[in-house]
Amino acid sequence: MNKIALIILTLGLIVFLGIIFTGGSSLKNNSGELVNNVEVRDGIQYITINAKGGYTPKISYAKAGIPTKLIMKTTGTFDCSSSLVIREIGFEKVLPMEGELEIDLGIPKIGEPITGLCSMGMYNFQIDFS
Ligand SMILES: [Cu+2]
Repeated sequence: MNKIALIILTLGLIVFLGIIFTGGSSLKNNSGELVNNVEVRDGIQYITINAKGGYTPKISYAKAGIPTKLIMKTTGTFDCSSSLVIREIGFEKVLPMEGELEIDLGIPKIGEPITGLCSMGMYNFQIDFS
């Protein structure tokens, strides 16, 4: 094997490993939305949704049957996505302009998605449980 082939192979391997290691926490779908927004810590499932000019990600996939909390994240959110309604749990509140608000979702069941809406119904997000 000549030197150039070896260099190309090495660079390829570095890029490949880089994708594996950096991809884990910042996987994005076609619309550039964060996909890995669900994590389980100490037996509690946390789902993080960003609220600013709408909700991101719009669809989340989480596990049913374990205690779950929704974290609504705002970063200088002045638009109506800060005014959140989640009918399934009777939630209706104005989020702080900046920060994180934890909302208890109890223990979600299979086939009972949670839908968040801004108070005017323009923006929404959905969490599917399976
Ligand atoms: Cu709205």
